[in-house]
Amino acid sequence: MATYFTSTTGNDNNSGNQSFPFLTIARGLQSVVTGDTLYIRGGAYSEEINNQTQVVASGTSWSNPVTISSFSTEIVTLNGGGRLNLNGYGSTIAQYIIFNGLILDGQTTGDTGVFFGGPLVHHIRLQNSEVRNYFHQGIQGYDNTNIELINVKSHHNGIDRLKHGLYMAVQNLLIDGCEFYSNSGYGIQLYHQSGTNLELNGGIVRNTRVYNNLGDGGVTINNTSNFLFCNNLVYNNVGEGVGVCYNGVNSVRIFNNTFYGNGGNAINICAGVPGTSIQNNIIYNNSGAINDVSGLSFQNKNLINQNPFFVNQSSLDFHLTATSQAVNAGATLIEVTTDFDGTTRPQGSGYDIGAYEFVIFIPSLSITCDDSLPWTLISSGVFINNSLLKTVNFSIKPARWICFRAISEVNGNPWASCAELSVLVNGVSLLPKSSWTIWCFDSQEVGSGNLASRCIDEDINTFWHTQFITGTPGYPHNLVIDLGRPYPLNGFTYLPRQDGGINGTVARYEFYISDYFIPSGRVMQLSMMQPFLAM
Ligand SMILES: [Ca+2]
Ligand SMILES: [Ca+2]
Repeated sequence: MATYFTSTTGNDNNSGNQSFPFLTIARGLQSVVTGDTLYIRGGAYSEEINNQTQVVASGTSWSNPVTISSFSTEIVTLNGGGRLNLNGYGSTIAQYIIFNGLILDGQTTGDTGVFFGGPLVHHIRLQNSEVRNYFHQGIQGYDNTNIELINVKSHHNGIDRLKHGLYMAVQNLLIDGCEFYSNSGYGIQLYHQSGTNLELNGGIVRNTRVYNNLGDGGVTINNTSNFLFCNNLVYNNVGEGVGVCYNGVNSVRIFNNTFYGNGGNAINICAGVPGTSIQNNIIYNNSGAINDVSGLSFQNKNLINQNPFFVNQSSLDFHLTATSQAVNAGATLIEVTTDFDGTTRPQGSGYDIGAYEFVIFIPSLSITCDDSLPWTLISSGVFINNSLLKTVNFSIKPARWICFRAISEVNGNPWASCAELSVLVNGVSLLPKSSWTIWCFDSQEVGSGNLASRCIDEDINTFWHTQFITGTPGYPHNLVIDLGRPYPLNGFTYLPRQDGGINGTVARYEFYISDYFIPSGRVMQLSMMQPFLAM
């Protein structure tokens, strides 16, 4: 169970430990045996991982795997056409290998980004990774079993309609929490022309976004007798949403998906395909709805071409609002136990239709870093996922202390970050902030200089980030600020980090105020009280 390191500042004659890392991934792979981990430090590597030209060690089980991973949250890119190739058509076995946190960038010249081929390649997990800008297919795999793609983005791959974000025929395929977008063909093509007819049996695609693909559609499902496609968001593809057509395909379950803005039919079922079950789907604003040429599908509790009252369809937020007729209107489907966000189904009196379950959000009144102030919740909501300034207005509230409470991150990661937090007086940002103090916070990353104070230093290029190097405390994250004296606040602004990174960008937030000054009976640590005792 050894751990090795590779770094762009390393040396292949080193021992490969954290202090003396290797220079190349290739050298790291030479040392790794069953049970070992190779950490790749941040940076760009003009290399590939290829079991036809290198020895890539295998594990023996998911609890004794080989792991090849970026280190912490560092960004690792294999560029220059570098790819991940595990070919098991010959005699080379590849099993129980975890690839984590890798960006594979074809830079428009690479052939196929990821290839898993042949029956000797199985139990491979690719996670938290990105495959982009390949000339041919993004991710490809045939004739193998138990491939898992978890939180993988595959985008801008291919040069024509036969090149796809993913092109696979794999038994027990799991695609969970992924994104396939802006590929030249399908986002997801599940098909094998020369393989066995039912090669894809037992597969699942769930909690996945498929959008803006330029070919014949978002998804096509073939070669399978038992496939589950659930909790997915399929939108704005040039062609169809999902097609079910070829090579003996039958008994596909299309459950609890949201189809929006696709240029063809949301769902196409070809002639002779038996046993398709289409339930609990929202189908809205596509060129067509369900086109079942077979006439054999079972259709139940779909909300078709009726306004589902999304939270904000123009910004592609397909969460439901309280008045949506999709709420509690679905069938109970035992295969679908959670929603796109991981929320347990059902909430309320029954299953909702679409990829999201409507949740009545009850904010917690506990402030982790200071539970003792009499806080008042003023505002809560979900910010749009981009780096633009967010402004929240409310009626005038006098307050001296504010608490910005982050509840979730845009990608579901445990961190929070903030370039600048400001409050509004008469709708204008209160400046300067020189009299403000960070009163308390639950986490900051000292190692990278992303202190809590960076959130109020009037510099948009600096930002607060919660701990990520030696630990990753989870949500909620609290930032309590003393404005120095009470002001008649009528809003606040949140500016996400402006460096192009997205980690920690806040999605759901709560904003609290307190206008009390050390009420009786309050228990505070002396260090926290010091600024006030001095007044
Ligand atoms: Ca419900
Ligand atoms: Ca700042």
